[in-house]
Amino acid sequence: MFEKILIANRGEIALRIIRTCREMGIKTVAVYSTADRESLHVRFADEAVCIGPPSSAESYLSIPRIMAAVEITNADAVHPGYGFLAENADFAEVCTEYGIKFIGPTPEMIRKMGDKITAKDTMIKAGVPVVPGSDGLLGSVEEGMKLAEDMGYPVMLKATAGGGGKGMRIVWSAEEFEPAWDSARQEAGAAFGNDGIYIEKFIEEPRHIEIQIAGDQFGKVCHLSERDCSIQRRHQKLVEESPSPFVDDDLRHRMGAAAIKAGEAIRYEGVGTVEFLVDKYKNFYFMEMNTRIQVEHTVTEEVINYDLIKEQIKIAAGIKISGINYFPEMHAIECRINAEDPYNDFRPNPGKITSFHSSKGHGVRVDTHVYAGYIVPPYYDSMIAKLICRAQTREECIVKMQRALEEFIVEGIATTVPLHKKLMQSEAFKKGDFHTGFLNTFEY
Ligand code: MV4
Repeated sequence: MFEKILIANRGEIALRIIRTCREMGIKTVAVYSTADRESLHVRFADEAVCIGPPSSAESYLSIPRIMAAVEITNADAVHPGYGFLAENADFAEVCTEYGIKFIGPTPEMIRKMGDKITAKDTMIKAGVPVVPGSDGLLGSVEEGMKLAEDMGYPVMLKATAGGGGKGMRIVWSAEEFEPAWDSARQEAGAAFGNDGIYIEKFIEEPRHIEIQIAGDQFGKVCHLSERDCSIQRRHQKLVEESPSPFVDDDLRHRMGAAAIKAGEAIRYEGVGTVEFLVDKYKNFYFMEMNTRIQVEHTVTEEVINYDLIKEQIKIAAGIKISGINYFPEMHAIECRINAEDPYNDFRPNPGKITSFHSSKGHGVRVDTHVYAGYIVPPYYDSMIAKLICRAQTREECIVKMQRALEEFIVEGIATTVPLHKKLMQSEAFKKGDFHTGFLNTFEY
């Protein structure tokens, strides 16, 4: 087992990782920018190293600065958390070259899943269902238009280097094709330095349902059931839950089996997520694979009663996984509390939290790095807390969440709490009747 893990991250996930390390008897090193001097991850780690100024590029995204912190503290492993360098294959490679264990998959796996066409092609070969579309990159606008005509509009243009919606366009008719093509290429080229585009049939009103998987160094892959992440805005998730109100036992088994195939196809090592689009007929299609721990891993932890960070560390240390699939025994919902004003176009609202009281009580979990007096810096992600409730049934879980949201007090900055209160009271949400477009028309 590792003796000392350096956590190359900040905020609630850094704390989350420190907690598990302590329980496992592993020493921890926090790294921080000068904007995070007063952060709890700095206080709760065994050691802390300042790695630079507030800007992410000169701190949490700087591979040389993080490797310097590894070197001076003698850490034998690095946990990247999510965001920042978590899916940076070069970082994983540098760690390996230095003889430091990167807690996550190999650089090859990260690279393969980071390129969307390669990922999709890998899944086709593995027998995982994918959205019908072009066989790889489009060579020209004419080729794209011909394919669109053959499969029928609407279609979607996607960037192979993409993710998170960048370089993505819906095309409803032949007239719109060329302008959409031009702007998608332009946007992808500017954002990723790669303007490769492919085309897919547009799936209308899909749900975003993802399967958590775990794979060990011995080639064994298992699944830990699904999370429904359809409640999102501009590709930022706001609410996640497990199990999905849309998924029955049969679909869960089929999606689980497909996710295992996906993991086995690349001999996946670590915990990961296979994202699917699910249409109204319950057809599901591979979308992307995330090769990191995700923000919403907590809902899975709650329903299967399992520490996913511990599992990640054990896998990285070469310990075998149990090899069985896990199915939800409870219901869990997570509301992301962001320092954003939902009544002002979700404008980020950094600043001083003058008073803070987090919800408590049976079935309530709050993962957060903030406290009364904490100043939310303007430089990073605006998430300040994750409020997770669990109960025997979905109905009870929603009621518990309503109660927990009433108790959740943040003063000094605007947050997404009022929006969550409205959502938890909405009839459509209560019925489980929503898709990825839900928030576009939700009135609150
Ligand atoms: C799609 C789609 C419909 N049809 N692909 C959005 C993020 C990117 N990774 C893939 N995305 C989508 N791909 C086809 N063929 C709809 C989306 C999509 C979406 C997916 C998941 C969650 C929220 C979304 C919001 C808008 C569009």
